[in-house]
Amino acid sequence: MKKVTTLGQFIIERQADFQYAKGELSRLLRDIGIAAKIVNREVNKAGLVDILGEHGTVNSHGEKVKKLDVYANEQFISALGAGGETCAIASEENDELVPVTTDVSRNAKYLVCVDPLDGSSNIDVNVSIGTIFSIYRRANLDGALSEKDFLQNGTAQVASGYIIYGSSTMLVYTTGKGVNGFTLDPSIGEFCLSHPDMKCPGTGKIYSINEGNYVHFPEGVKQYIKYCQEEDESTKRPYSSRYIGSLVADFHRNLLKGGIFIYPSTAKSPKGKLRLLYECNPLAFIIEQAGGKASDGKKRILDIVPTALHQRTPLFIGSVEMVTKAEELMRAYSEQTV
Ligand code: P6P
Repeated sequence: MKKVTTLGQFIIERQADFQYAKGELSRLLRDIGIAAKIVNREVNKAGLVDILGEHGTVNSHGEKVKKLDVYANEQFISALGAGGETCAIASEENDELVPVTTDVSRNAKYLVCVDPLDGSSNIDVNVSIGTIFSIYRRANLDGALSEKDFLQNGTAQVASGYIIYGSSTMLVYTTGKGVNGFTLDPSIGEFCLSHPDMKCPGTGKIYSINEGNYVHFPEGVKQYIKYCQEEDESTKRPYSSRYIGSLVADFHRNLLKGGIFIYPSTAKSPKGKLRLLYECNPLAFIIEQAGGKASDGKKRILDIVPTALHQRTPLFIGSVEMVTKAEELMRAYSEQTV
């Protein structure tokens, strides 16, 4: 019988990698895994909501049906609070930071940034969606907790990862010692190691960008799209355009197959659309650990000094050779206006 390594077993086996106290990360990732299983259960029946009742109404069991992203947010906040390792949460769903005030969390040292259900608008059309998380340790354990505790560079992340609720549900994470992927086995209710030591191919044939915004793209992005579409056998161009409007799904495919995802500045989002703390930083940590690259078109994402919980940034992320090429064109055409 093939050896099955559950997420819990793997974390314990790899505790030596963790630079802080042994049990802390295990419990933190366990808490995230628990919330992910609960959210997965609800996401999987989302299509039935119309039968069980519209969002915001009462279903056939008399339970109030919540919008799934609100539900997911509540599950992650509740699981992290019950776990006792988290002192505060920055969530896409909450304007302000969410202090964790449960008794068990009195001495907690960790901060969690989370996008509880990214791409939730895709649920109604059965497209894969995801949760993205990023874990920091409080730099200053004295003094009152404040937003400033969260404004650490991405290089200070203790761990980061995502859950993709797709044809199967996977949890992918890093603690700075490589990237490992776990697939949920519903028959035993465990995330099992399925993708050990994940690596992003140095190059690829997929580019992911919403070309509907083309007219507002920086000239360097327009030139990169043109480069992707040119015929050139030696570099296997033209590449294929793949964009499903769900960041975790587009990222996960490009991580496995090689490719580049770009969400640049646009007229509607002059600083980009995606959020630094709970979308770009965690995925940048993952991609670098898998041998890929992530920048805002010019600067390494992990080196950006955050100034606000929900700040946005342009994002160029994926295979190192593809991101480097896009950055070259951004530099070459940086003076040209849109
Ligand atoms: P657009 C979903 O709303 C999301 O935040 C990401 O998951 C996705 O990559 C992006 O926005 C899609 O944005 O403007 O192309 O629809």
